[in-house]
Amino acid sequence: MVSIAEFSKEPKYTIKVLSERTGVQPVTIRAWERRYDLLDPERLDNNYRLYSDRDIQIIRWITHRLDEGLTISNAVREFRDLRDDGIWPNALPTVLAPEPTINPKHPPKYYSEQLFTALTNRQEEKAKEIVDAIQSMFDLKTIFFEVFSPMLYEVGEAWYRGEIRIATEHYASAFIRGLLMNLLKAFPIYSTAPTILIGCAPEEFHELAALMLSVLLRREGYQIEFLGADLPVDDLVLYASDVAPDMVILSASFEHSARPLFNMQAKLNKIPGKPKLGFGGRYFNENKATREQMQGIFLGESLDEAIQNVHDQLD
Ligand code: B12
Repeated sequence: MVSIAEFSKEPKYTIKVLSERTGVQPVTIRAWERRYDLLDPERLDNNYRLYSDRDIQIIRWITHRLDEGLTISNAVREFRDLRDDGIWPNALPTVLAPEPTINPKHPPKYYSEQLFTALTNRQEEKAKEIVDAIQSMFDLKTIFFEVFSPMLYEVGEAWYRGEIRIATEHYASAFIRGLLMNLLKAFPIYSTAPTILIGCAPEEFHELAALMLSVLLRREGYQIEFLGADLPVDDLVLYASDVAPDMVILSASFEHSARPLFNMQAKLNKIPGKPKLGFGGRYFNENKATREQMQGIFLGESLDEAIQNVHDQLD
C-alpha cells in the first residue's frame, strides 16, 4: 500500500483535470474547498487553481469514504483527525468501482486505441491517465468490453503479425491484470452470499476474462474466489470439497485445456453440496457442439450472458 504522502505536492493540474481523474464535478470540488478547507491549490496569475497528484489522492480517499456511507463533513473530519495524529491514509488503487460522472468526449473505441498506443510504447504513466479518465466516463462493463477487450485483441493481432514483441504483449496484459486485481480487492466480500470459485482450466493461461467475470460478479454481491490460471481438475475438486462453493466457473480457450473439464461435474457431484460447474471461453465459443458433450452449464458466449446465467442458477 502506498501512502497519500508519497504523492507529489507539485501543482500541475487544472480543476478540469482533477475532476476527470476523480469523477467529482468542479462545482463540488470548489464547494468542498470553501466549506471544509479541504485542499489548498496554488493560484495562477489569472486566479485559476492548480492541483497536485496528492490532491487527486485526497479527493479519491474522500469520495471512497462517501461511497461507504459517511457524510462529507464526517469524511473530512476523519481525514483531519488522521492528519492531526500525523497519519496519512493509504492511497486507493488506480481504479475503483467507477460511477461515470462525466460525459465522454469520445466513444470507447477511441480510448481503446489510445491505451493500445500507450501500452505498446511502454508509456505506463500515459496508460494510467487514460484509465483514470475513462473511469469517470464509462461504467465497468463498457470499460471491460469496449476498451480493455478490443485493446487486448489488437495486441494479439499485432503480436501475430510480428509488429510487437512477446514481451510487449506480456507488458500490456500484465498492466490490465494489475488493474483488474486492484478492482477485485476494492469490492467488499459479503460472507453470506453464494460462493463461486473462478479460474482457468488446466494448462490455460488466458485468465483475463475469468478475472473480469470475477470482478463483475463480486460487484453483484457474490462471494468470489479468483484462482487464476492452469488449475488441475483433481486438485480443484479437493479444494472445492474444503470450501463448499455453490459454483465453480472455468474458462478454456484450447481443446487440450477444455478436455479435462468434460467429466468434472461428475467429480464435483461426489463432494458435499454438489457444486455446479459453469464453463465458457474461446474453445466453447468456436466449437459449439462440445457444449452439449460437457456436463455442467455453458454460461454463454459473453461475460454479460454469464452474469445473467449465474443469477438464474444461484438466486
Ligand atoms: C493476453 C494474451 C495472452 C497472455 C495471457 C495473460 C493472462 N494473464 O491472461 C499469455 C502470454 C499467457 C498468452 C499465451 C498464449 N497465447 Co495468447 N493471447 C492473449 C491475447 C492478446 C488477449 C487475450 C485476452 O485476455 N483477451 C481479453 C478477454 C476478455 O477475452 P477472451 O479471453 O477472448 O474471452 C472472451 C470470450 O472467450 C469469453 N470468455 C472467456 N472466458 C470465459 C469464461 C466464461 C465462463 C464465459 C461465459 C465466457 C468466457 O468472454 C470473453 C469476452 O468476450 C489474445 C488475443 C485475442 N485475440 O484474444 C492472444 C491469443 C488468445 N493467444 C494466442 C496464442 C496462440 C497463445 C499461445 C499459444 C502463445 C504461445 N505460443 O505461447 C499461449 C498459450 C498459453 C496457454 N496455454 O493458455 C492466440 C490464440 C489463437 C488460436 N485461435 O489458437 C491469440 C488469439 C493471439 C493471436 N492473435 O494469435 N496469451
